[in-house]
Amino acid sequence: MIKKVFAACLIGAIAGLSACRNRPADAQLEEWRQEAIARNAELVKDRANQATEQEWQLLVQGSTKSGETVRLRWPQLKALAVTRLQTRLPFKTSEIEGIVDFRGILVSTLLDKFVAGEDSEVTFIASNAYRATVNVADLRRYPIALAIEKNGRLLSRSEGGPLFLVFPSEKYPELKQKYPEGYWVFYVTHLIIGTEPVLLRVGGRSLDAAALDKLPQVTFEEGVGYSLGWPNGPVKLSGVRVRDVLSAADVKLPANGAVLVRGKALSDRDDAKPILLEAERVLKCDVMLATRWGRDRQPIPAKMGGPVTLAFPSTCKGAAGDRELPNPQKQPWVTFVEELEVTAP
Ligand SMILES: Nc1nc2c(c(=O)[nH]1)N[C@H]1C(S)=C(S)[C@@H](COP(=O)(O)O)O[C@H]1N2
Ligand SMILES: [Mo]
Repeated sequence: MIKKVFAACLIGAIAGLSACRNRPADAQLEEWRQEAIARNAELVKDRANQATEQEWQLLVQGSTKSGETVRLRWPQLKALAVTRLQTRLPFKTSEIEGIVDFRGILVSTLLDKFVAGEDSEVTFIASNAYRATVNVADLRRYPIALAIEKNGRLLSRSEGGPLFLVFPSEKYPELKQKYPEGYWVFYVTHLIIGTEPVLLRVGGRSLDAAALDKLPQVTFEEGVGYSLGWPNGPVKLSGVRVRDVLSAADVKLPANGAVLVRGKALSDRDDAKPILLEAERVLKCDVMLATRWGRDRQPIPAKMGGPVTLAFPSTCKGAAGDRELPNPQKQPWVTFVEELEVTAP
C-alpha cells in the first residue's frame, strides 16, 4: 500500500503533478512526496548517461529571481519548447543533412521567466562536464534555443539530445564566427546565470566564501588540468586545502577512508559517479579547492568552471605511499565542485 502511494507520488513528482495531495494525511503525503522527489533526483543523477528524456531535467542556477535553483522537469521543458528554428549544423554528421528543423525552448524565454539582475553571461553545462558560455545580450538578440526535436522527432543522445543548444546561424551568419561548433552544447543539464556564490556542502554544513576565506590560504602556480577555457602554461590558483575544509566542518577523515567530491558534472566518462580521493592523498598533499585564480586573485567564473574547482599541485605526485600515483595533470580536476563527503572503508 505504502509502496503504491509512493509510486503514485513518484509519478506525480516526475510529472510535476500534485495528484497525491489529498489522501491520506497531507503531512504524510508531503513527506512521501519529498522522498519521492529526492529519490527521483537520485535516479536522474544515476542514469544521466542513459537517461530517457522523461527523466531529464534542466537546472537554472546563479542569479535567478528567487535566488534558488529552478528545476525544470521534462513535461515543463516540453511545454516550453514552442520555438522552431531552421538551420544547418555547424559540424559534419554521419548523415547528409541540409537545413534541419529544430523545435526547442528559446533561451531568452528562460531568461525572462527566471532571471533577475544584469549578469552578462550564461554558462551551459552538459552531463559530460562540457560547457560553453554565451553573452546575455546575444541570447536576448537572437533566437538561440535549447532544442528537443529535430525534423519532428525527439533528439536522440547521439544527436546531442535530450537538450541541445542550437544557434540560428543560417539566418544570422555573424553567429557562425562568434559561436562556432564548440558552442553547440549537447546534453545540457544546467544553465548558470553569471557565476554562483561560493557554497560548499561538507558534513551537513554549508561553507560560504567568508568561511573558506578564514582558512589557511594556499597558492600555487603550475599548469592546470582543466580541459576547457583555461590558459595554457602556468596558472596561479589560490584556495584552501581539502583537509582544512574537512576539519573546519568538524568532519573526521579516517586514514583508510576517502573523500567523495561531487559537482555538477564530474567527468566525460561517467557523469554521476562522484570523484573519490583516498585519505592518504588528502592528508599528505595539498589537494586544494580553488576559489581564485590569476595574479590578481580573481574569483573563478562559471565560464572556467567556478566558483569552486578541485586542484592538484605537483606535490600530490607520488604522495600516496607505495602506490604509483599518476601525474597531477591526470588527476580529476573537477569543476563546479558542490560537496565533499567522507566515506569510511
Ligand atoms: N556535451 C558536449 N557538447 C559538445 C561537445 C562535447 O564534448 N560535449 N563538443 C563540442 C565540440 S568541440 C564540437 S566540434 C561539437 C561536435 O562534436 P563532435 O564532433 O564530438 O560531434 O560539439 C560540441 N558540443
Ligand atoms: Mo570541436
